[in-house]
Amino acid sequence: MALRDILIAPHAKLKTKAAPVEAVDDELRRLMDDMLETMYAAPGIGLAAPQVGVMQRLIVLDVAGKDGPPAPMCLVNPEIVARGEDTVVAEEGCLSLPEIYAEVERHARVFVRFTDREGEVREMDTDGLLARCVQHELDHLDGVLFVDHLSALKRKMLLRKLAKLQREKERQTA
Ligand code: K1U
Ligand code: ZN
Repeated sequence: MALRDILIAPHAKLKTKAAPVEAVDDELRRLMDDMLETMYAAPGIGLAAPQVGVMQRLIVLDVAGKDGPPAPMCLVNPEIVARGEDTVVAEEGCLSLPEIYAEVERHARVFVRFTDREGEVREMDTDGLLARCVQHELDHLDGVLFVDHLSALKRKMLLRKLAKLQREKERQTA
């Protein structure tokens, strides 16, 4: 397993739609393992392949938290096949937008179809943090960041803040 670099916005790959995975093979399972290791190290609760520069429709998640045993999930070609009517607003972060947080409105419940690590097609009914994380990661596969759900003014403000934080970080490490 290996840690991969996480792309930071603005990066063209984070604004690009990813292509469907054609085969679940050992190479893809290696990528899944690298992504899980990278996600746990960050630390984060999800990661999409475009965030590590791989333009394929693959996401990994673990919303179990530190109180329970790890519950890693790998979803290949995930798609939302049904959405509940209710929406919920909660704060989100993103490993590609470090230190930037905002409240985002999402569907409270989504039904997801995906292919698993063994190549089997599965379905999952999600709510709570898992539903939020699945929607956030699926957005990454379509080149959408959580700030794209905000007003243009708020998005501009947050992206300016990110650019300033990144400049400061570069100055400190130079
Ligand atoms: O996709 C990503 O950038 C990962 C992102 C996922 C996410 C966070 C919040 C709501 C929806 C989706 C993160 O994991 S940001 C880090 C984070 O939320 C976290 C980190 C450590 C412990 C608990 C949460
Ligand atoms: Zn993200």
